[in-house]
Amino acid sequence: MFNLVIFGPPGSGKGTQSENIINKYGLVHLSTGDLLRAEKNSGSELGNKIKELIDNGNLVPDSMVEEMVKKNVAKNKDAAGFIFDGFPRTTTQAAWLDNMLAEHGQSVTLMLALDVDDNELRTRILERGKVSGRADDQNVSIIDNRISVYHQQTQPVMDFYSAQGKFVSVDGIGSLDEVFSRISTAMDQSMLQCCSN
Ligand code: B4P
Repeated sequence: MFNLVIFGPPGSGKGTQSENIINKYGLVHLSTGDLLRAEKNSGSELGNKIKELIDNGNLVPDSMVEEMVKKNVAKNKDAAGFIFDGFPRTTTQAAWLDNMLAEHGQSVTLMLALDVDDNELRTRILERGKVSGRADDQNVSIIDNRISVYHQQTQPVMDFYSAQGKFVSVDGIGSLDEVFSRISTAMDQSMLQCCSN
């Protein structure tokens, strides 16, 4: 089983590249951003709480996100592996993920971080905001808050995986094909090390 954490700041291409990874490697995609937006759009009481947080560029509480991840891992018992996209976003979530996977006799295989500078992130997110309809993609101060939340709360997750020897950084600037080619190289190397026997 190959469990990938695809990591990076908002707008770095995690969701975009996850589609390519699914097509090539057949892993099950688990995007906490997608799961939270689905709940938000359902109009439930929980969805309204989530809307307030996401639309202002803040993180949703760890326990809420963890519950969603747990349910979706349990639903896919026969998966060849998962892509965790946008999760973990705090070191608390990272420790929780390790424990949850251990209960299934599993672990994170690789954490792949897309490296993109803040100016490029702003440009990409504002561009997506013209068509996405996402409130968090359309306002510069909210985008800046998302980037700042990333630097303060999410970036430390890199150290968590680095300490386990699972962290690889990939240049996220370039065409979609160029970035995917770098991702494939890193994944193929990791697969050779972890899963060749
Ligand atoms: P996410 O859905 O994870 O949103 P994201 O960070 O904006 O997306 P991503 O990096 O996947 O960008 P994409 O590929 O689309 O999270 C949204 C919100 O949900 C968070 O702010 C938070 O509130 C909440 N949330 C989610 N997970 C959580 C968690 N674990 N804990 C707490 N809260 C959580 O790329 C962006 C744009 O760039 C696209 O338009 C794309 O076309 C373009 N692009 C991609 N690659 C490019 C390239 N190489 N060159 C040029 N453009 C490129």
